[in-house]
Amino acid sequence: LVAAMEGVEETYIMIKPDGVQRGLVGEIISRFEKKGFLLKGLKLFQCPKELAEEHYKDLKDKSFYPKLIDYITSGPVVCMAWEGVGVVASSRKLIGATNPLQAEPGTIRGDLAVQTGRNVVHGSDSPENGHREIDLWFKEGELCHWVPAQAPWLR
Ligand code: RTP
Repeated sequence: LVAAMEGVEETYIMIKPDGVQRGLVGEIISRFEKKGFLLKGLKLFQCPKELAEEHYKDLKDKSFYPKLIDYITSGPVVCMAWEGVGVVASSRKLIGATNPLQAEPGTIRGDLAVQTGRNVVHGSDSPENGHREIDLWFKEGELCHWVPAQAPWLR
């Protein structure tokens, strides 16, 4: 079973409202799919203020926090749970630096964004936060624990 393999983690990836508004949903999902990670949960969702505040509670003393809450709740987001070996750190690499102007070309933010406050995507920063955020954004019935029917040498 994939879930029993050593080093398998899960991460919460979210396409922020600017990514949805700009029509980047397919492009962004595609990068995680092509990398070879396993999609366990996916939904379009209008985030209530209370959930945004819980998700970003560690940032509540930052000057940009009120703007961040307004941004995340400004329109629908795409919530995703992805599974794989090393998926947490690898996803952060695929996403690129928080400031898109410092993100390397080839990363999602490096290719698709300009402003830190409009950086199109979120990814959990640790396996612990991956679990915490998937629990926060998904109900258990919304997740699929599945094994792809593919030749094992593909992953
Ligand atoms: P994320 O959680 O979205 O993956 O982002 P991150 O770890 O790369 O960055 P973090 O420091 O946790 O900040 C979370 C989000 O807050 C917004 N932000 N705005 N100076 C600013 O205006 C500022 N700094 C951060 C960004 O949307 C960032 O992704």
